Amino acid sequence: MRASQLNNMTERSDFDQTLAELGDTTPESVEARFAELHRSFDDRAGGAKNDGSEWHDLVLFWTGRKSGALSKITDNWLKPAPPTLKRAVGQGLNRLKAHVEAVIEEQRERIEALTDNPPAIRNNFDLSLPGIERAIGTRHLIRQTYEELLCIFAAIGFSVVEGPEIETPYYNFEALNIPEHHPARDNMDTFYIEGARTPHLLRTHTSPMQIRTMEKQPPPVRIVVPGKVYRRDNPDATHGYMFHQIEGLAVDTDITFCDFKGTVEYFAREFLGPKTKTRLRPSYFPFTEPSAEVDATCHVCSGSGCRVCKQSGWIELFGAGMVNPAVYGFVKYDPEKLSGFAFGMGVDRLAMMKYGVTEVPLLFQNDARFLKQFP
Ligand code: 2U9
Repeated sequence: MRASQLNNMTERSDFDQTLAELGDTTPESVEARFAELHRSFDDRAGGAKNDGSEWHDLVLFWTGRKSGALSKITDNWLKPAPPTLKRAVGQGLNRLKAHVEAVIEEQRERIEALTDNPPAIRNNFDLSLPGIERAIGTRHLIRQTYEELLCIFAAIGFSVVEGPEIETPYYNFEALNIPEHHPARDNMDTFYIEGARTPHLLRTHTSPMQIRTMEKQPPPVRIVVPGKVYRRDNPDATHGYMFHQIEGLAVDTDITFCDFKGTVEYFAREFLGPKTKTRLRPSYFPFTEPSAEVDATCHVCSGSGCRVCKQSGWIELFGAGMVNPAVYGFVKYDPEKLSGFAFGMGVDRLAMMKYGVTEVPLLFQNDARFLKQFP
């Protein structure tokens, strides 16, 4: 009878039957049965040596206190064996037991030896040598700058909201007081989604989310809206068709230009350093009135003039202004009772300026030599 048959036959059934039931009536047949058990044990032990769980199952199968093969043999073969077979069964069992336990002990020692004296040491492997350094990634410079900027505004009570990148012309233009025929509208600057049932586009700024927020929540509002925006710019050293923005909005019953200026100065000092000065240059945006470009003293030359600030001593930070009351009409806010300021900044540009990166493409080429510079 082949081992496997014996195994799958003996494993269960043989140990649960008496030798009489198994038809063993002579000491020779008993010896043959025990010899077969030795072989089947060695086969399995050989295969299980290098597999912890397999080995564990084998030990349990043979030496389990209640349902282990050895204790069943004792109960079902030895105890009920007729006197003529007692000796053969007793000897067979003792030899088998001693062999099983010896193999298990030898394996335990082998494992122990491995753990106490891992191959590394045995093969006099110098553990003091540096390990294989697994290059772990870092947050991208854009992500780092995002978080730095959002923390600056969160610290003065602005909450962060994010919105959809695909927008409707209404939220991207109309509601921001950018009427039909406004140059910003023509598809020169804007990616329109072809084949959309109703006109849709890739947002050109995150402002739509400020409108959506004001539609949903009554004033006061203090939010910053980070996210990707898209413009049909021909990619060059300083422009890409997609870039990252953070826009901010504060609307309440008593917000003044001073609050606006104070917030701008606070931001510049937090982002570029406590000695940073700011200046506002008149500008124009459809959604703010008055509008300004915010400049800060150059963080490279502290205002004395250098290559970075083109000898002006000033660098442009972002655009901003007091919210144009025309916008409130689109969100059922009462322009008589409310005032606010808003700003918009290019995160990529601020990151490049602060960390001395000269080319936008460097940010998106995934060159590890470049990325590693900003751990
Ligand atoms: C609402 C009202 C007003 C957002 C503003 C700017 C000025 C601005 C540019 C900066 C660099 C875009 O990323 S950029 O190219 N943005 O200068 N953005 S004020 O004004 C708003 C927005 C929403 C309801």
